Amino acid sequence: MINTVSTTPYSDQKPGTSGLRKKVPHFQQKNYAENFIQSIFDSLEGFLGKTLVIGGDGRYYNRDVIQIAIKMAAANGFGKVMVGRGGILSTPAASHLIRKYGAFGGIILSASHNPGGPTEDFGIKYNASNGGPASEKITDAIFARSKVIDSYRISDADDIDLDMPGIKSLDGMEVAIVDPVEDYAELMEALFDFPAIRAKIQGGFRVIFDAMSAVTGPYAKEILENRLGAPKGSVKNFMPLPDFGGHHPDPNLVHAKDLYDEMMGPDAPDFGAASDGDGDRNLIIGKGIFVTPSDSVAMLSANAHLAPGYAKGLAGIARSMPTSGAADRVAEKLGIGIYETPTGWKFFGNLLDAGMVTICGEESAGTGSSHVREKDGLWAVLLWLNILAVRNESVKDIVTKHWAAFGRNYYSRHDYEEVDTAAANGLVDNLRAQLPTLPGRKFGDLTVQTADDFAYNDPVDHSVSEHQGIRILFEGGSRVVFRLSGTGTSGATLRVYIERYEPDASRHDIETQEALADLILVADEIAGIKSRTGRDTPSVIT
Ligand code: VG1
Ligand code: CO
Repeated sequence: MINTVSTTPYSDQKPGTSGLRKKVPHFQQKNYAENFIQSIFDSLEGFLGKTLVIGGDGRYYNRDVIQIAIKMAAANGFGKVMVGRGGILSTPAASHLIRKYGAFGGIILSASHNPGGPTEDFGIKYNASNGGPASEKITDAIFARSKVIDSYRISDADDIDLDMPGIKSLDGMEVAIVDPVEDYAELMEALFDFPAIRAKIQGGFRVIFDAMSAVTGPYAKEILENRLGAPKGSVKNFMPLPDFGGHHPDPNLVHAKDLYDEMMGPDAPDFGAASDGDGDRNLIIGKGIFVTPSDSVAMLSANAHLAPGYAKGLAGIARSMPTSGAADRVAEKLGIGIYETPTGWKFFGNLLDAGMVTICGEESAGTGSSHVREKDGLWAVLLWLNILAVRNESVKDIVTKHWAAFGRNYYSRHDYEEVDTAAANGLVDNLRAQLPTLPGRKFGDLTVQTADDFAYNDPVDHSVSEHQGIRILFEGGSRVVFRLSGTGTSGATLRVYIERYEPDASRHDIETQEALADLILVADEIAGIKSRTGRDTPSVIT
């Protein structure tokens, strides 16, 4: 039976960079998840009888909200839901299912790289029929609806057994419990030269992958070990755990330190990689060399034609504004378009749908292509492996040759986490106020060329997104970017992005922080980071 339940609205259900993210106890407040899910449905039109994909990264509270979402989908008139077995679907796999089966959309339950557990983070995100995160127009509508919602609809049927594959029925709606890995693994086999990668691995090329006890475990086991023949044990921490084993499932040099240490050690494997909570990020480390995500976007773009799925070349490349300009040089050489978007994958959707770009990337360890409408961690790993199999060179050789050909964009991001919200807002307001006075100012050897508050004009639908980050560009191509995170759940996180271009190959082996030292000092001088936040050093440097 379908019930209509009265509710009272919450005022804080504004989706951020990637959906609504809050602490689990916050989500456990009365009707909190129900209100948000009903607000999603109320903001959509035309889904009666259509299919909704539902899945998540397996974190704490995943199964509870999946049951709620299934029952609400039935009560709101969906004809069918496709749910990953065990409630599991990586973000890129969910995107693929929506596209492959022509679903109306999908609900993805994840807080991505944020920790999980009873007092940690949870999240809900809506993806549209193109498989990509809902546009700002839809997320704005969801937020508006959430502020006035007074009832939601839900079936009172029993819970569905999420672990039993097959087709069931719930209040007249079909519920398909599907294998979370199969369709995705098939897509990867269609894009990449699996026999070549398998032969490389059989020839002794050693690969390790850290799934960080998060969603990519089952995907990486199936693809890397079962289909590509990597020895058992190559995929570490492969069981998705509700609390990610107490770790932070963020594949960066701080949270994937064990992998990093192993890759820098004397007996390092040839290739090391990791992904995040929901499987859309990637970390790539060669024997003795870490590949920055911004460099990875550029290097994958320059070599993508070596993989069967991209043999025809790329239509164009898009990168988020804070991502380094390394990809721009590749696009220039290839004679293809390059687009600079605000942070967050939702801004790539229009460019991909319009066929204007093939590869997209973000400095935050996100890379992906037109095969889905999300960034895709394992995809990036497999494209690297395909390129390595064809070129038959080490990661280090590929990276250093790329720098020699294109120049090196030294790049780092400094995060100041959980800073006082008022202090963080004050810092950004102050920067904004300084913008008109900055051009022409000198800081040591650095002269400011331009400074602005980044605004994006979408070339496809002409929508405008303002206040997407403060950019200070110096003569010679160096720059510093400041913005506040839209995914954190406590206090504010200030992100400072620092970049310097070095064309001279004889200066390509400087330690990154050293290469950026003068810019780091100037960033503090202009923004007053230390004095305003009270922090001497960043919480995380990537
Ligand atoms: C961060 C990253 C951004 C990424 C977003 C979602 O956002 O900077 O590049 O798209 O996370 O990634 P923010 O607003 O905190 O800087 V995920 O893997 O959390 O879905
Ligand atoms: Co993620």
